[in-house]
Order: sequence, then C-alpha cells, then structure tokens
Amino acid sequence: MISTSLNTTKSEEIFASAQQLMPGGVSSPVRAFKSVGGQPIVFDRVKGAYIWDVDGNQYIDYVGSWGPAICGHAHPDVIKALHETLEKGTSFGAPSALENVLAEMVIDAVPSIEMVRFVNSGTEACMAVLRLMRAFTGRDKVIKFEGCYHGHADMFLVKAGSGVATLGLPDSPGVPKSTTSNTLTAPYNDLEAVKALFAENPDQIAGVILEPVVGNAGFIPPDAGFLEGLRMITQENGALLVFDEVMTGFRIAYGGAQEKFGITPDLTTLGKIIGGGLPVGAYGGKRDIMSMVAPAGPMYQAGTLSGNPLAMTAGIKTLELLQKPGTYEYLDQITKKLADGLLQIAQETGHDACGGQISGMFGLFFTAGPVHNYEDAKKSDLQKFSRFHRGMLERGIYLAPSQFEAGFTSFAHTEEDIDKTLAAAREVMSGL
Ligand code: HOZ
Repeated sequence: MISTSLNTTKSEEIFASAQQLMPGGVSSPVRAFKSVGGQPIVFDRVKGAYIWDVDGNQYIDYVGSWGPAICGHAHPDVIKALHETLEKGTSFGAPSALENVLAEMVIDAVPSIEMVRFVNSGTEACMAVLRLMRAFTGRDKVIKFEGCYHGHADMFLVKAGSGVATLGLPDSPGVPKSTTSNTLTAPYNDLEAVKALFAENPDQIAGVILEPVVGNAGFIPPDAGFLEGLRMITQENGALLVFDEVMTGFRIAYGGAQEKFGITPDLTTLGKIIGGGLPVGAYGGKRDIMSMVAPAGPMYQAGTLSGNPLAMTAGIKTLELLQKPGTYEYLDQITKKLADGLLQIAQETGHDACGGQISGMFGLFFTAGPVHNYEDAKKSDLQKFSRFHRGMLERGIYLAPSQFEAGFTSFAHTEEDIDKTLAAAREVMSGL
C-alpha cells in the first residue's frame, strides 16, 4: 500500500547520537543523505527485496547493500551455509579449502581471470591491482576516467565518482600531489582523449583502469566501440587494460561486463557479489601477471582477514544461486520494466529524463541527455532528483541517496514490486 506519512522518530534519535560518535554519523559518506537532504534512515533488518527501518517502516530496496544483494537479502541458502561455517569459527588467518572453491568459480566465470587473490574490499582490490600494473610494466602512470570510482586509495582520488561526486568534493585534502601526479584522467567514452594521453606520455603508461559500465557517476554504459577501442590502444602501447568489475562482476552477466561485451582485459577487480554481503574483494588476471604477486613473486600485498571463511562461504552460495538457469534473463526483464517505466512516466509527467539498464543495474538522470560521461551526468537536475528521492522514500521505495550512484535489483524483486515502484514514481513525478 502506498502511504505518504513516514514516521522516522527512532531513525532520527539514533542518527542524532551517531553524529556525536562517528564523522557525519556514518561509516561511509553517501549513506548520510547529504546530497538529497533529510535524515538517513536507520535500518533494522533486511529480507529478500525488502528492508525495514527501526521505526518499523518497510521499503522496496533498490540499493541492495550497494550491489551484493543480487539474490535478495538474507537468502535462506546463504544464511544456512553461513551458520554451518560459523560453527567452525570466524577466521583462520591460514589457507582454507573454501578459498579454492570460490577461486575456481571465479576463474571459470570471468574470462580474463586465470589466477585470483582475495582481499577484503573493492578499495583494496583496486589499490593492489594498481601496484601490480606498475610492477608488471615497470611504468608509473595510469589512466582513469572522470566520474569512475575505484575505491578511496590516494592515487584514485582524482575526479572520482561515488561519494566524491555526491558531495561535490573536487579531490581530497590529505592526498599529496606527488601521489596523484601519475594519475592521468580522460572523459569516459572518449577514445581520442585516451590516444592523446598515450601520445603525450610515450612508454610511461602502465595501463588504463575503468568501470566497463559506470555505476559511480550514475549509470553510464559504454558507447559502441569504446571498450574495443581501449583494448586496441592498450595493446598497441604495451599497456594493461583493467576492468574494475566491483559493481558489474556477476551482476550484468555471470562473467561480468567482459562476458557481456566480449572484451577481455588483462586484469580485473571484483567485490560486492562475490562476498554475498560480507566484506570481500578480489583481483585476478593472466597467470604471468598474477605470478608477480607475493609470495609467488616480488609484488607485496597481504591481509589478515583475506580469504575469510565466512566471506568465502557467502560468495560460493551466492554464485551457486546465480548459476540457476534463467536468473539473468529474469533480472534483465524486471529491471527493464522498471527503467523503461520510469522513463515513460517522466515523459508523461513532463520531465526531461534519460537512463537505462543492463541486467540488474539501472539509472535515471533528470536531464534530456544523452549521458555519455560525468560532465553530462552533472547536467541532471539535482534538486529535482532530491525531491524525487524523498517522495519515493515516503512511499516505501528506497533508492540510492545520490544521483551519482547506480540502482540495483535482485531476483527477489517481483513484478508486483516493480508495479508498486512505478505507481509511486507516477505519484511523485506528477507533483515534482
Ligand atoms: N562506495 C559505495 C557506493 N558506490 C558505498 C557508499 C556508502 O556505503 O555510503
């Protein structure tokens, strides 16, 4: 049922004390609702496509813990497997057979990955892959794209997406210029800009890293030929191509964007889904490159909780569930219905809008578009997005509290959930 009265008294109380205890009251910036206004909702529990706050309000969730919850929250098979592993302890700090199982699943699924190293977050994975790019090529410079987010390591905090874009922070204090002087940037979907950077920096660029489908500047798909072009340019220049598939891995296809678009990078980073909702990250690639990682090779990288049995278990179960026939077709079908529906309603209610989806990843901008890069994304009417976000929240729909984040569905979302969401969107957009 659609209701416009939202009692968030307890959320407000808890967030008020949180602000005295933690910077901004949160453990990660975007969730603080700073860019959309109002108070963040404090949650109590999740199940399937739904999320309940501490005041007892229920929402249809399109954040999905920022991506991992592709099977729906707290899937019974994942929870059962976690219980069984938990009985054996929480961390070994030593090899476990579970790592082999997940490693094999990842290697089988992701075309570029012949060997993999598990870490604890997407940030860690990207930090390590950058070191590996440099170690393997003996070059220091790297190209990233404006609005792409590769975690919060110093050398990636240049024209970054996600929270950096959400809060409008150009770059971060505390990051020495010397650390980012080797980070070159180009607009997303601009092959000419990439060619120019290679021409200006001959034999100095270790590689190009990108989100093959951007999710951290809102949802921006690659133009036809962009990924192919990058593959060609990097090969011509003896540089590596790295796909940051922390968001897209196992989401837009079982084998990620590289399977979907048929372009195989040299290295890949993963996170989110492969941890089934527990902290995890991974990087992998060709055997000769990965053999440089310690202790097989000289490039150092380590982690006390890496390969943690709980994260491995949740990841294994999640990937097993994703292997069921029809999963990605279903995700594509319901997410297309959602994305197309939102655009149609925007059009019918007189708003400039553009957006789209690939499988269970989607986005909507309040601009006529088209949006090919971060500069285009910034043309979205952010005030309107904030009002839209608030209106949807009041009607029990939880969207990412930032224009510069993609939305995520799960196979627990039903046609009925999508219908309710679209009905809410029609009400909100009619009054925007
Ligand atoms: N960086 C994540 C989204 N792209 C997480 C944001 C948050 O948890 O606040």
